[in-house]
Amino acid sequence: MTDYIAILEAALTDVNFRKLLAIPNRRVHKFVAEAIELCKPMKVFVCNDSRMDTEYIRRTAIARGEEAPLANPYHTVHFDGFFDQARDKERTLYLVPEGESLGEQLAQMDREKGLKMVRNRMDGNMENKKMVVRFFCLGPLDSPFSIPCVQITDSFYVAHSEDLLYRRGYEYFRRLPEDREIFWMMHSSGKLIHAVSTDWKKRGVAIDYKENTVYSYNTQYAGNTIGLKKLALRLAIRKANRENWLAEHMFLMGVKGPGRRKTYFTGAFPSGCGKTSTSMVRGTTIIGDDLAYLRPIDGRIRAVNVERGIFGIIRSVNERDDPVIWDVLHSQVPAIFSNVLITEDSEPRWLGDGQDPPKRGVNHSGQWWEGKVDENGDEIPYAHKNARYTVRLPDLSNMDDQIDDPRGVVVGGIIYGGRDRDTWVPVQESFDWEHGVITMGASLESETTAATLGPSGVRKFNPFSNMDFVSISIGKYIQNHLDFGKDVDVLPRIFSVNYFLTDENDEYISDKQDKRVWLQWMELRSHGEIDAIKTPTGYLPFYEDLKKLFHRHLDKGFPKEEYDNLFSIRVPQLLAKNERILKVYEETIPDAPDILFKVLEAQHERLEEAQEKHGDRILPESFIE
Ligand code: SPV
Ligand code: MN
Repeated sequence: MTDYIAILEAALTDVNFRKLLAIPNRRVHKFVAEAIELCKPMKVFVCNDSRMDTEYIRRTAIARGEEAPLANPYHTVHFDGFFDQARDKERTLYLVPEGESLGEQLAQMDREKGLKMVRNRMDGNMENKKMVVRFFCLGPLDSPFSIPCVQITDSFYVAHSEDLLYRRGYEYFRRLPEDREIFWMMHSSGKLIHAVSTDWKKRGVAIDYKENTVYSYNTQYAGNTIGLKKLALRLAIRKANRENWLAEHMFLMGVKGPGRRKTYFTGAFPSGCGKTSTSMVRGTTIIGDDLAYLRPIDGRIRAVNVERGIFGIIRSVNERDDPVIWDVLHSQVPAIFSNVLITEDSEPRWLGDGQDPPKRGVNHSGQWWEGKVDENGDEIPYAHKNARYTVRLPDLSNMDDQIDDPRGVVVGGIIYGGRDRDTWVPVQESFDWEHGVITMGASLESETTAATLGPSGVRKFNPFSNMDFVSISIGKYIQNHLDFGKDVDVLPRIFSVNYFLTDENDEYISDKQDKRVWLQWMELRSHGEIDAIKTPTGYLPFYEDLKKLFHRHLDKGFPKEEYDNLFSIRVPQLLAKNERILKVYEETIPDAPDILFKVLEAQHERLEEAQEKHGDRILPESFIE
């Protein structure tokens, strides 16, 4: 039997050895020892979450050039390599044991072969580098939602980012029962030149769900490397599948209703489609902007934020539309900027920041000047479209006070939305749980964005906005959503929203601020306090109600023509969408539940009937009985 303690004793200094051994869990010792044997680091640093240790991580990220200080002493900037600017879906693979399959929609490879590839890629990857070992808790501590998580990385940027984004867990690990389920993350940036991963052609993320372990190598971009974010989400979806709860790509926010009422909503939108901006709408409170765990507790659905910070898209963040984030990014609180442009005065600049574009600076391509082109002759924008900021939620003025409630908050409504130019109306409510799960969650389509590598603007099937992270067969995943509704007495209502509807000239027809009204309408609907029009696709708002809400919450008029333009039902587009979705399920998802086809076909018939009666574009009032 391998003597893991002896390996640790030989590789760690006394101080680090003692810090590690203060956690009695033998699987922790084994994981760290095996990582040392594989990656062969020069040194190992165990972080015990003390001020000294976390400050050491931040300072070392700067000392090694993984981050650079900015004019604001609380700020740093990090650059990922030119070709390492987003999640790499193609090279993110599930390692599937022999005889298993996750279905043709998910990228996977044979587990044994995959593990060999991982060993090959990570062997000696930390020679001349220091390995960091950190402990965290996904979800609030000591709660039914908590999942303990170990992160090994040779990137001080990753270790520093996680400090802002997650709940520290060293003390939690010290009291953890020996057999408690743990998620294990091992990352190496690989060979670095100017502090940037150079072997990006050999990068990858390998998810060994059999052992609850994820490996990530030769990459730095947070979406590929921050184990607790999307890497752990894939493991959490499998755990949730075994235990009858849901792990979702969702924000979690509080919407204030009449009087002192607050109603919590979760919302699943694909990356870059408005999750963060929705959870920051004026007059609301935020619990989380990206990841939520949902469990049935005492007859209700309750949810928590997995994280405690935001890794948000900075493009278009400006003083007028995003005052809360703007303030945080201009205060004396920690923030890491990534892939923005840095001026001569060490100030960060990003696309759509509301100022005159800079003429020169430093960005992810190195020195940048106006007109600089890449190797294909394409102009390099001054900052990357997927440039980001990393901040802590407690630094936001709108953080909800229930963020750390170990029981989570009661979910009053669930919202699905995507980048959809021509089908869904700005807001509608499903007929019931099943109808919402199937025609909204399971039917979600969205255009790709800069958050993933590859072309943007391509319409893709993205059920529950979780397609990039689902780690079980899609049919089973949908069935779990359907069944989840059976375990609770009071179900949240399900809504869809669409901020990206366009007119015949391809111009967006709703304003960024309008989402405030849609949220208020959903809040009232979730308490049954406002009527709605029953249409073939769901319940739509009455014009008069929206007009009042626009006046009350945005202090602006809402002409009837605008309502007609936004809420008229686009029948041919909806029929075409329904056909696309049916085709995907028929052709590529053999275990799609039967009820899915029934519900989609019934919707198709309702739309065709309405088309015969009222034509291609139907005003909601045509359905008032
Ligand atoms: C997303 O792309 O959905 C994000 C950022 O939230 S990350 O997954 O970390 O790349
Ligand atoms: Mn996300």
